[in-house]
This record gives sequence, structure tokens and C-alpha cells, in this order.
Amino acid sequence: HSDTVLVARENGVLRVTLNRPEKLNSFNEEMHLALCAAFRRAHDEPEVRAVLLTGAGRGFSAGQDLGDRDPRKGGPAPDLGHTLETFYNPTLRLIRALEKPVICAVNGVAAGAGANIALTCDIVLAAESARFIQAFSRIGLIPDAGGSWSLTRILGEPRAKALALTAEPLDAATAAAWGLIWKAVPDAELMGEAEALAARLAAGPTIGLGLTKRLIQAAGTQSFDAQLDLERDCQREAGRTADYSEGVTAFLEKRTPEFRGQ
Ligand code: T3D
Repeated sequence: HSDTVLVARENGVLRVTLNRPEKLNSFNEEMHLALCAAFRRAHDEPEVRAVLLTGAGRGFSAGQDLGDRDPRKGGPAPDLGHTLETFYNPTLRLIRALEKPVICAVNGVAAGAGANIALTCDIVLAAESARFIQAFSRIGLIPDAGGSWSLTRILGEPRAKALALTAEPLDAATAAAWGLIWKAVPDAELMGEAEALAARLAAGPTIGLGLTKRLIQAAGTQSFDAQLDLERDCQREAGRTADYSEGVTAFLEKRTPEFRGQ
């Protein structure tokens, strides 16, 4: 157990808070393991029907804790390929594979891997004061934590390259205007809005939402024909859920559906 990530489940929402505010929630090994465990819990517990990821204090996350990478401390240089494969990539893969909505509330600066972990989530809301910084080039590294993939997919090469090569901060309003995130929200309203969204999705038809996520993620690499086949298969599965039955019944009875995630 560790308090570097706070995890609490309430009404179907697993709230996951990065919690090293004095270091702008930068990642040490303990925090990596705790974040990965939180997403594994989200996968394993049927009661979890949505995840809300955010950061404690004034930042979301400043990426890797560079104090743990201090070359002046001596010793052999760490193999960063190994640290990515061991600590970052398993969590990123879990976020994409989790068939439940993951909402990210970017409460403040998101730099390096911190920015790209946020961009891996399904729906990203950011406080108007938040900034996204591809800080890697400032220290001689490349955009990791899926950043080279997400930035390019979402923004195209011109903006992806400019952000990554210059490490200029991108403000939340521009990130939203560019389609990098879902929306920028006034600071004071961020958590309320993110919580309401998470609660709404947690009360939704979880299996259908999970299949929707799977389909949209698959679309980027599939042909139209293959995607139609996948839609057929996923719709078949969705059509067998109790939530679909409830959804149609509620519509015909002119009432709000009560989905149970089954
Ligand atoms: O290593 C591997 O395994 C490979 C993986 C790499 C993934 C990566 O993420 S590499 C990129 C690492 N991150 C960065 O390069 C960002 C470094 N941080 C910053 O550039 C700035 O802190 C920010 C732009 C994020 C915020 O600036 P500002 O002025 O709002 O805050 P600050 O004063 O710089 O930071 C506040 C404190 O947090 C400060 O500590 P202090 O002086 O009050 O004791 C600062 O040192 C600390 N802090 C911020 N970021 C990090 C950090 N400490 C350790 N590591 C950090 N990344």
C-alpha cells in the first residue's frame, strides 16, 4: 500500500488521484506501481463502471521524477527502454484495454509522460489554467508514454512535431480547439464537471460503452470493411445485454432507464 496514489470507489466511479503534490505528482517507482494497481482494480471489480483520474495539488503530473534520474549520483545510466517497458507501458496498455470509460481531469500542468498519460484516457477535461508540455526535448528525450502516437493521430504531423520539438506549453483552450482534449473548463468548475461526467457514465450501459471504446480505438487501423464486421460483432454482443433490453423498455415506457452494467 502507498499513498502516492489515492484510490476510492463511490457509486461505480473509481477515483484515482496522483498524490505527490510537492513534486508536482511526478512519477517514482512506487507511484507507478500504485497507478498500475488502480487500473488493474478497475478492470477486476465489476462494481467499477468508470474511472476518474486526476492529480492532487496544483499540478496534474510533471512526468518522470528526474530526482530518480540524477546522473550526478553516479552509478550506471538507467536503461530507459527498460523503465518504460516496466513502469509506464503496462499502465498505458491497461488504460486503453479497460472496457470502461476513463475520464481524466487535468487540474494543472501536465508535462512529459504526465501529459501523455492524460492523453491516453478516453475523455480529457482540463482546467483553463492547465498546460500540456511535451517537455522531453528539453532534456534530450523523445515523447514517450504514447505521446508520439497520440499527438500524431490526433493532431497530425505539423502540430505534433512542433509541440514535441519545441516543448512549448499548450494551454487548455487551444488543446480543446485542436481536438487534443474534450474540453477546457473554468478552474473552479473542473472537478464538479468531471465528477458529474464520471457519475453519468458509471450509471450507463457499461458493456455497450466498453464495446464503443473498443470500436473507436480499432477504427484507426482497420479498413472500412473490417470495421463493419467488428461493428456487427460488437452490436451482437451489445444486443444481448440486459442494459439494452432495459434501454428499449424504458424508451417505450417513456421513463429513464436504469442500467446495471450487465
Ligand atoms: O526516465 C524514464 O524512465 C523515461 C521516462 C521519461 C518520461 C518523462 O516524463 S521525461 C520528462 C520529465 N519531466 C520534465 O522534464 C518536466 C520537469 N518539470 C518542469 O519542467 C516544471 O516543473 C513544470 C513545467 C512541469 C512546472 O513548472 P513550475 O514552474 O510550475 O513548477 P516547478 O517550480 O518547476 O516545480 C515545483 C516543484 O516540483 C519543484 O520542486 P522544489 O524546487 O519546490 O523542491 C520541482 O523541482 C519539482 N518537480 C517538477 N517536476 C519534477 C519535479 N521534481 C522531479 N521531477 C520532475 N519531473
